[in-house]
Amino acid sequence: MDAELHRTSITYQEIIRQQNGWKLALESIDEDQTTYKNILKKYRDYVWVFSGCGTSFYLAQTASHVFGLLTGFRTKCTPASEILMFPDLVYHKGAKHLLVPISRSGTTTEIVMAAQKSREKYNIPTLAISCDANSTLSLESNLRIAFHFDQEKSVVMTGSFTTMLLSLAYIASLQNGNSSLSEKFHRIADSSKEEMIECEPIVKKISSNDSLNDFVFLGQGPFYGIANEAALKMQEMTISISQSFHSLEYRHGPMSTTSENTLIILLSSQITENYETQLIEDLKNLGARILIFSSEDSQFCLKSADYQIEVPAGYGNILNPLLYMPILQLLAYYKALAKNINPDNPKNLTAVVKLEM
Ligand code: F1P
Repeated sequence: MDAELHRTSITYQEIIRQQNGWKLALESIDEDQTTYKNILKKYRDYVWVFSGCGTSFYLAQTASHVFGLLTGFRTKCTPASEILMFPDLVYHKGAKHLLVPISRSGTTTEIVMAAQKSREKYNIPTLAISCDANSTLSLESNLRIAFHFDQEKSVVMTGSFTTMLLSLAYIASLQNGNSSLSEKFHRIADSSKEEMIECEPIVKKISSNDSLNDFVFLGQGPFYGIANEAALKMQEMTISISQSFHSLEYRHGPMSTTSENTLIILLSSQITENYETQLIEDLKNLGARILIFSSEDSQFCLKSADYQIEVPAGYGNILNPLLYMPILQLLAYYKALAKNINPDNPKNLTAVVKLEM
């Protein structure tokens, strides 16, 4: 591993500092809970449409699940491009919609245009989620949430993803005022930081195994969006082909390429572990190496795992995605260093995709 790359890496610094941003975001929301509770009340009968591009679309996928689980509201998610090209499939006649466009920069052409089209052509209100309060997306939206943490300089999104996701989940939790859940929101940053530091050595060890160069991330429910984002991180940072699926979908064809070079990263949960036990056995029989993410209160029979990461118990399916993500970001980061690739300058990519449309 190139020590100089590691010492100077912006991406690494932004990964290990992200829990600080979580605390700042929760503080900011707590200072203005009434505003957010009023938004939830006003739009409780709307279909909340979460949207974004790239990492921000995978954030939208995960947020849609978690927000719906916490509030009971009708939610859906879509890439911004689908709103531009197939709006009638996104916005159903007879239902009221609130668009929640998500964008770290707030300037990505597709999401800005999707928000403009939704407001102007479909008279749909927009609640912009962005890390730049002065961005086009924020300034043009009916409502906005902006985050007061250090701007990310890296091309790849890391802390911005988890901070915006945690904030949306926390706002959703205000709907039912569950005090024990609120206490977990205010405790998770410290739990995540400790877990991330504790897991760093095993992540480095896994990343140093050069024979593992085929990455498959699996997850169901809110973990599917996390699997997609983890696969994108691995692809963006290590310039390697990386796949993601709903866990049980993997048998239905994609398993054809499984080999001893395959690392299966299973993002498990207490709801899915019974279904995933046999899946893991099947994949082991094909020669794959298995990394299982689970929580300490899981009953998962981990005997078949080559590697396992157990996050602290008690956070459940709402918050375990937040505990898994920083470690998945470190996995991609250390794999990039193991390949002597600088994750700060990913090939072919820019921090924002601007189009002439
Ligand atoms: C969206 C995005 C990122 C991707 C890359 C290019 O940016 O597609 O998800 O990792 O940085 O831009 P944004 O709309 O969230 O600013």
